[in-house]
Amino acid sequence: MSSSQPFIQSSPLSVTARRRKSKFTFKHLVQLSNYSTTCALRVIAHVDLDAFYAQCEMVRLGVPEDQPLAVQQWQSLIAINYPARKFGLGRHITSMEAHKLCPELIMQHVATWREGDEKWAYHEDAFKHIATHKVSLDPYRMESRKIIATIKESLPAPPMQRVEKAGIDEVFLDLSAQVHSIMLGRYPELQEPPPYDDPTEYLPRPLTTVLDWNTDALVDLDASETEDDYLDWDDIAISIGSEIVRSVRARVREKLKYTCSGGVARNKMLAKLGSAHKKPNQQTVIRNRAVQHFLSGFKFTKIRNLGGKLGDDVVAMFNTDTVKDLLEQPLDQLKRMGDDTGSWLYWTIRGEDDSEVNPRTQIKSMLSAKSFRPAISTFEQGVRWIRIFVADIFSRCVEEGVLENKRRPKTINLHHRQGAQTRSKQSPIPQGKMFTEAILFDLAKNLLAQVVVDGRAWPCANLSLSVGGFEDGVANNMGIGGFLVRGEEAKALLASERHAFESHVEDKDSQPPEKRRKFDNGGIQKFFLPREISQEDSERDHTPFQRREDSDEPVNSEKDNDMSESSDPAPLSNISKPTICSDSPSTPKARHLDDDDIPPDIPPDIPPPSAQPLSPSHRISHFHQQSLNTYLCTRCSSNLPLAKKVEHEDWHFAKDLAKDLQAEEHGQTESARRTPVPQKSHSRGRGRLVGGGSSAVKGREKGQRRLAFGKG
Ligand code: TTP
Ligand code: CA
Ligand code: CA
Repeated sequence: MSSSQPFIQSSPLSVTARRRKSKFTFKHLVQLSNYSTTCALRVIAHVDLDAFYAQCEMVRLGVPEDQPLAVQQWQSLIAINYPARKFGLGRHITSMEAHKLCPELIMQHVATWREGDEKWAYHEDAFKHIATHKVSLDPYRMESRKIIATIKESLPAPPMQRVEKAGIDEVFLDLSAQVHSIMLGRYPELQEPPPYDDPTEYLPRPLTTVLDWNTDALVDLDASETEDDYLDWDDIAISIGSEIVRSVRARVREKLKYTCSGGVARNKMLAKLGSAHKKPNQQTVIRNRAVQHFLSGFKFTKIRNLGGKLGDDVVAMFNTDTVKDLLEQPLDQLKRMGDDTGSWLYWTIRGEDDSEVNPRTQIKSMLSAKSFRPAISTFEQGVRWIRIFVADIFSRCVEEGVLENKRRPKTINLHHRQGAQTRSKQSPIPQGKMFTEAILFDLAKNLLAQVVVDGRAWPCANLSLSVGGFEDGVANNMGIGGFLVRGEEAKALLASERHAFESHVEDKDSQPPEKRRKFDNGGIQKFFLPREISQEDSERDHTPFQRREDSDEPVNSEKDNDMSESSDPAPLSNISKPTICSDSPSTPKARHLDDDDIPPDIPPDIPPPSAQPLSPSHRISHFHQQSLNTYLCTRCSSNLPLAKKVEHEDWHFAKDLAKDLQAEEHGQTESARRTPVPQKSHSRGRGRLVGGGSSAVKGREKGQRRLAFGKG
């Protein structure tokens, strides 16, 4: 029908007339242009990279496309390219098994941070070093960023573009507005105003009778539909969406060499099922008339948000895992899962999903974690890992634009796991000054010190550091001289900071542990040494040490597909997502550790049970009998194995530090705060507290205690 043809307006419509009208109204068309999530013409796509990490490695190494390749993490395979899948290789088989099945397989280990290194690298024998290396996903994140940028470039500018990053290798696209604009261009009759200006009037039916689906995998129509039926605007809209996805994929392929698969449908749930339907390098279109047919063949556990615990609960309750069987359950039966969940489930298996494509692709938090096998058992080891976490997180913050002041995090969290017990410590990141790696390192170290103070820190099975609460364009990110530092200037400043930071850390860390022990106690105290850097720097670079209560926040290792970045709140509380790219395949549910069950003043993990405080008489005889292997702590009268001395002194040190801070928070006087804590002289003989002296110091050190050590 062309725009010159008269509309048929008789109502009720005769059968003939009805066939000349669309089942969609002018209102639907308007809704399409403004991304209404209830619009019946909506066009959503999901694009997912094929064997993503494997492709990243193939592109990086220039491996021919038909060469089997898998990405290895320690002894397991985490990504397998399609040529390798032909040999029956799957995720999480061991590298040994894989080699047997496919001798020509290239196994590339993921990049790692080696303990003590400043940068991740591809290490040839990384798989042997689970104890001293940490996986880095930076290479894949960088590729992911390029791919998403290319996808965005190949679409019209916002607001005609809506892209949601849904994981490290996937995006949702709401193509509605773009499709609307293309439809109006191709079908001028749609530009006509509705008869009587009534938006509920039906649209003219499209004259098109055949659509070119190119190479798309078209899902078969529902049993009640035939290919000879008239096309309607939803078919046209989806076919235009499919063209767009084809061109997006071609652009990614051409510019960056990656193949990806796509799904095009009326909502996110269907689009996501579509992209996984035919892989690799294909796209699947689920027309509205094919939805029931498409869905009924699925296990509902494949549906977004039903892959985890919720799906398992539904299986248990209805004794089936197929959509087909579940479709027979009436709504009130499904509501046995709860009213909201039941309704959601009822509509979901009927192909309805009105969740929006959320273009906020910005990261909300970043996490860097390591599981220790074997567990670590000293503060010093902990700090070495924290240094890696900080380098990892800070470089990602730089990518997020912290140096240009675009965004910065507000809080830092440290999670500590010992056995089944997880504890979290949190502190704010000071906002009134330049955000630096050194600040982050100091804060993180202090959080670890707080864990040590609470006791039962060792052995530690898992540590993870995260920053969160990212905010846009904070205006008071002050650099040297109180000026706002931006762009190149900020980068130069960072370089000098980084240099100062590294020499600071290196000076203290570079000696081998044995040697170091001779000169300082090698424990917690050395991490509180002042930096040997300029006055300017020391003026502005002290970090408030703010003691916070334990957070109840559980350690959540499944925040995002990417796992170490989170940008999207989970739509349902019990969705489960794949465990990806963490060093730890599973993180037990956090159990809140009640601090009250730790005796307040006995170092809980040091001394060991055999070294409880002794009675005075007992003590004297013991004192004289002390073998070379034990020592008596003069502060708490504990008798300890000599090997525990450093840790024990660390513990006292940390405890005093925390007490100091508490006193400070309770508003004690400056002079009281300045009173040196006894063990400082005891433990090293050369510690002195700074922080209460000159007004300059006072001004910058609110809430902080730092130790300055003489050079002796
Ligand atoms: P997926 O998109 O699930 O898988 P894939 O891209 O490897 O393969 P497909 O072609 O089927 O989409 O995951 C993306 C990347 O995330 C994957 O390449 C490696 C990583 N990953 C893990 O590290 N562990 C996991 O358990 C999963 C599922 C993925
Ligand atoms: Ca993928
Ligand atoms: Ca994916």
